[in-house]
Amino acid sequence: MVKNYPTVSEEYLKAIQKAKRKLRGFIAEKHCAPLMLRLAWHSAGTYDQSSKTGGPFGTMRFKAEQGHEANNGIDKAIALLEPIKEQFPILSHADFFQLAGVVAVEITGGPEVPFHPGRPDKDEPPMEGRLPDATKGCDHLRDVFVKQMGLSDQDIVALSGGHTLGRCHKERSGFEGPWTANPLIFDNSYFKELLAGEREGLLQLPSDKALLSDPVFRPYVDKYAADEDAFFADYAVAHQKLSELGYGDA
Ligand code: TBV
Repeated sequence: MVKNYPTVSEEYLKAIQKAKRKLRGFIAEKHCAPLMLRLAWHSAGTYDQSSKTGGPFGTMRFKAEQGHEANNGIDKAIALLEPIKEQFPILSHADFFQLAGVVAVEITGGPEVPFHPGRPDKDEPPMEGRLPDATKGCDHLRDVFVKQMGLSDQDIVALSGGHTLGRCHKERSGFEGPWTANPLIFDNSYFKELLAGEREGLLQLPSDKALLSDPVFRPYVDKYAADEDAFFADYAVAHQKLSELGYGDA
């Protein structure tokens, strides 16, 4: 899709660059890259293309949205970021949350995801129930990612590779454990582990395993496990699309 981004001031651009440097140091020091990627994803993944509501427009700053069932633990991400955000009053929360997601991928060794500043903050949180349910399979993933958000099958598999970072927490999702042996390194090990099958200490959710049995998803899993460069290239495209849902639409 051709995007038409707003023009931002020189002062705004400078603040983005400075905030990006601050976030690099902060996220590295706190080991919170996984939580920041989850924040960026949960902020954007509420977008509904038919009603043009939800999406990466800073509404996660509201307690109401942090209280949605899928967002358990997201309040911790907001609490970590807010003191830094306060140093950059000119920036929208919308840009700040997405910048944190891009920086999280970058500093853990992942691809550079292009970032276009200028997202406005909206005042209406999306309705509850827009994010996918980890206990369901491929039809559900397509309902949410393709029908609701307007992304593709390839994007679903590439973005699932984001689980190369982080872990599940029993008190947040009910699941427990990391997907890979190095949850602070962004690489293609999520796909390698998925193909290897469950092993002790590592986790595979129903929605992860569903990728193996689907005839369209499976070839991407095989490709990304064998070719990290191909994963990084497709991941960067999918993450950028996710981070710009409903934004800059011409
Ligand atoms: C956390 C799974 C990036 N993802 C995460 C948890 C769960 C899921 C654990 C929360 C917790 O207990 O702390 C249960 N969430 C899902 C699944 C679905 C879902 C399977 C839908 C079927 N995930 C993701 C995308 C991206 C992520 C698009 C980013 C690009 N998610 C993510 C990270 C972490 C979680 C990095 O959704 C770790 C956070 C594609 C941490 O360590 O704190 C899988 C997909 O909605 C659907």
